[in-house]
Amino acid sequence: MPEPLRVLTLAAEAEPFIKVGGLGDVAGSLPAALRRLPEAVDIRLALPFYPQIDTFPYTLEPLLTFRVPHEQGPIPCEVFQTTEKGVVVYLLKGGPIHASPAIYERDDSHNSFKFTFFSLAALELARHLNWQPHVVHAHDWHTSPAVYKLHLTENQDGFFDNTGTLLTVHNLPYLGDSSALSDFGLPPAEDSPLPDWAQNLPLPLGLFSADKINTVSDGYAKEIMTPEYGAGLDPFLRARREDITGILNGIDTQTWDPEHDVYLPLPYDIDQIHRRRKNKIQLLHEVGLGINPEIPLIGTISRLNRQKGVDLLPGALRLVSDLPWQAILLGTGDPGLERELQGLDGTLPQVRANISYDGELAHRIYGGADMLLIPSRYEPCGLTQMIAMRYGCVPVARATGGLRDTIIDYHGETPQSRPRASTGFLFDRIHPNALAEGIRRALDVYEDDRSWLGLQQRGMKMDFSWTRSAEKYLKLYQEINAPTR
Ligand code: NHF
Repeated sequence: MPEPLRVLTLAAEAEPFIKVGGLGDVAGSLPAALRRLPEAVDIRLALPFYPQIDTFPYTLEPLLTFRVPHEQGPIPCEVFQTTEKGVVVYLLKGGPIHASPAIYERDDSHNSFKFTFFSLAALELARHLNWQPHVVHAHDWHTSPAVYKLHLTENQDGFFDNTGTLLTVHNLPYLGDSSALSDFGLPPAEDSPLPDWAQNLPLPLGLFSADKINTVSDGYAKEIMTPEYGAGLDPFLRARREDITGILNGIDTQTWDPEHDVYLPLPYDIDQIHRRRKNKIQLLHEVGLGINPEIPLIGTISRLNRQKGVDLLPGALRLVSDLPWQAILLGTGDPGLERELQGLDGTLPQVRANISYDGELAHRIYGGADMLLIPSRYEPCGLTQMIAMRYGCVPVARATGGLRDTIIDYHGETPQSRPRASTGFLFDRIHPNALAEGIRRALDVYEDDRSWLGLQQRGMKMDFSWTRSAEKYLKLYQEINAPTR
């Protein structure tokens, strides 16, 4: 039997240990999905052992201690091991990690110190275990220093001679902070094709060094090579075009399963979509809106920031306020946007803004609302539209990145729009008028029960499971490893 492919994946967050956003979903689900494939993949996950991780549910084994070289003297790192969903997980503790008051701190230099230490410690760990990875798979800027380190020591470090690298970009504009790099022995890449301003930033250094780069949808992979979405790196990325691909994220189809969802008053499957009506009534009751299930119920579930285009909501909702609908808005984020959404409660009586991070209410919105608004300025993949479709909640979204790749527009603005295959509504411009037009189109189709049911059913039939994505990652790992195997 051939030996299994060995992959060390590093991330700043991964569920169920610690999750702040979509990165945590992906870094938690993907290794487990790879383990479930028939091909043997020995994928192991390294995570910072933040004080915020609740260790209660896990059996943690102290594994080993070593030191990570640093200008002001080596920093000890202590490693604990556990297994989650068949995946070996290493939790790395030391220096800046256990003092961390938040996963992502306000002070960028703390983040830089913490994540550079973690990235290099994960490589040291492999060496101390004498476990030679075929691929090191890093995510975003936080773990890019590991990719750069492997590039710097290429052909000088026998241990990693057969190790290739993959960098997954979940969110390009977060380039990272450089302040800790040189003290950990990582100089600027002055002879690289990176623009001068980027030669000392973690994500660009990772993009320069990685054997392969991928983003979390095909659409976003193409977008990052354009001036509009390229964060200033688009010429550099265009030059690396051959090495850049897109692999759409999956969703956790066990957590997000309307048929077995314990948070729903009445679970349902594709043959019982009528049961959503009861969920809708309960939801209206729960959030204190008028109980009129005939009126379409609009939902949003989002971090409240500019990327997510949440600032377009107030204007758009006012523009359609002459039509019958009700809305429930859920999320937390920028204080200014939180205030603005909360202000809508007073001026538009058909709106309830729930400014909180309420995971259970999110399930009930997916299971009870008729449509979900997703007006993102850019969206590398987006998870909410896939969850919404699985629940028969029809997305109304901006045609960008992963949203454009996963939603088939009813008709109208986008060239690929096809009513008979459609699963939602897409709009192009970043403007309240465009969002309002998208809502109007959805409200219009809602009037026609058969068309609406078709939209719901087609969405519920889509396959957004992790298996397909995991197969694509495996192929990419094999490609990275091919020259050396
Ligand atoms: O789904 C996980 C997530 C994406 O679109 C999302 C985003 C950040 O903005 O890949 O990362």
